[in-house]
Amino acid sequence: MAIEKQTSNYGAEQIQVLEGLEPVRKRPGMYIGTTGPRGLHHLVYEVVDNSIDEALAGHCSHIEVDINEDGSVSVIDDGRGIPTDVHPSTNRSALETVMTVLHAGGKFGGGGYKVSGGLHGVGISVVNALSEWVEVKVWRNGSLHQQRYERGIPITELVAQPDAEHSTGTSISFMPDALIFSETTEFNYATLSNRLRELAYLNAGVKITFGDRRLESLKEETYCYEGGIKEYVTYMTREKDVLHQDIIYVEGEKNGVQVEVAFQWCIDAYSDTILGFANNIRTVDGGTHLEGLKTVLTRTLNNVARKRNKIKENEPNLAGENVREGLTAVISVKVPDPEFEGQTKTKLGNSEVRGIVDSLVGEVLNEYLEFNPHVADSIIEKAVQAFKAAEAARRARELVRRKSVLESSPLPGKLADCSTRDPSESEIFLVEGDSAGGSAKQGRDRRFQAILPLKGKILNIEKTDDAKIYKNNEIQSLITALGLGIKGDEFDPSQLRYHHIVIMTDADVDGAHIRTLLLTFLYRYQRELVEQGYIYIACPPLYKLERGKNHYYCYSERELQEKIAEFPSNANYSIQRFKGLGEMMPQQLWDTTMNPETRMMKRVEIEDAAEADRIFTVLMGDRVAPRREFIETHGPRLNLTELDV
Ligand code: 0RA
Repeated sequence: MAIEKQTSNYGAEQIQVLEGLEPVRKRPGMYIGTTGPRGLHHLVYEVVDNSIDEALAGHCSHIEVDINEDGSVSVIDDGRGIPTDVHPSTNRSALETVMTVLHAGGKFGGGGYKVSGGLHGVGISVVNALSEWVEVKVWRNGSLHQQRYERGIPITELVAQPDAEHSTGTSISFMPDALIFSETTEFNYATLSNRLRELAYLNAGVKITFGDRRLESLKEETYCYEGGIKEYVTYMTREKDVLHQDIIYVEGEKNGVQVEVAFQWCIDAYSDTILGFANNIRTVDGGTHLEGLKTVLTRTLNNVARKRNKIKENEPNLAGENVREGLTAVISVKVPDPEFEGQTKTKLGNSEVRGIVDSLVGEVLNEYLEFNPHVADSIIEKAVQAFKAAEAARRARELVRRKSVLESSPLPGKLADCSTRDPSESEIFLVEGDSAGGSAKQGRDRRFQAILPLKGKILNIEKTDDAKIYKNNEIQSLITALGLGIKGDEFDPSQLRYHHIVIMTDADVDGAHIRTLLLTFLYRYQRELVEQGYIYIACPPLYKLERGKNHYYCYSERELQEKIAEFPSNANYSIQRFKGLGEMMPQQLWDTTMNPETRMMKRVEIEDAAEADRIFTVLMGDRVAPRREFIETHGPRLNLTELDV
């Protein structure tokens, strides 16, 4: 049936709606953080969160998320459907109110357990305000109800038609507004699939289907984990050798706070991976739930170690980081009134959570270790080894420090440094080999751009102890050129010589391998470099397309095809494919890849520490089979969250 547009009939109601959502369009950053790719993806999370809430309330079991052919996104669930009845005082449907009034969602809570918060939970009206259009379908009471909005304004009535076939549910489709998301409106498959998989792990039993219809052939995945975060830990440790078979699992509730923790120790891991979530939101900056977990792990293992005489009376306690070495853990708490702190609102502040986690985990862990003394012993043994290794490393560091190998060593000879001494405007390009190094040195702006050519495949540090790292020439050059301190020492940004550290490798498999090695090194050596956003990846073009006097650089096969499609059908053109940076003229390299005015770069983010850690383990670890499998399935692309700079 036809839905009439009402654009000519611009009544008082519409004006009111516009005014209501106007602040959102005026200052989108206040509601979704940024209008870059991260904010764009938040739109999807916001819509999905509503369906997740419906699932947590026990009314919905399947959520389908689709990127449609035109680049819009649909989120469809089989919940009760957003209420469509008209409120007598406003004369508007509940649906329209939820769509057009800021923070109206909660009023229709209907006893559901609303767990969204932090970055999300701003309400679906924000998505409506920031979309070129939204189409809502609700199946309820034997009817299909539909309404369309444009830039937050309803442009049709809520129209109902009988539909007894379909059971209840909600479908929300939206097209992000290019006027708001001026940088890009293109959704990234990996970013969305990672978050949706994560949501499926965090909400055991909820089935999430994710499809991408932008491609010629539909790409579709389904995530559903009956085991919840327990399965998440299994997934994260599946490439590692575990210290004990069972995953230790704690679930409980106290004063309205729900706590779920799953963890397992692995043998060959030297760092820990602990993922914290509060109300389904990744708490990158930690908070009281993680503090509670760390405290109880340290205390419990020290108690057990003393009881079992693994630490003698005159010996000091194991430190927290000793106990956590090799630990993979997921902690998910649901707090009725979450306080999110910090600039990015990713740190849980509720102080009552600390003690609740401590007591719930303490009880279960004590009992588990009592019933599994051999597991207790192997965890303690590993922690004692970590303690001793830390002591040895500390002595080695002292030695290095005294000799001042790093602090006073001269800058490496092959570094072509920039002339400015202001790190905030300095950039260093890490390039592979002398030929690319040559082009880059000639192409750069030497005032603020430095070039460091690195030979061959730099050392694989996953398998190497600290003493060897300092002896490796390529790594020494890297450490001294960047101005890094000693591995794992507290990060001192004031010593950093460049605030843009750009990995610039060829767009082929070898280039990808070297990029991964460099990223692994930086990630393991000084994680803060990645966390604080100093690491970038250069994006050299893959093709040069020439037609007559004009030329275009294309950064993907798709871009190339799109450009060609713009030409008239009988046009003559030529395509040059760049096999490596060395093939580019210095001027070309400057124009396409190095010039801050015109280049494209990706900032590396540890958006998903679990995935990064897994990739690094697969690519760098001792086990060959998973590595081969990974390289074969993912080819030269590393799964990184993209942020164009
Ligand atoms: C509040 C009440 C009811 C449904 C919902 C919210 C609801 C909202 C969304 C958003 C996306 N999917 C959703 N599904 C359900 C219904 C209360 C009732 O039927 O009694």
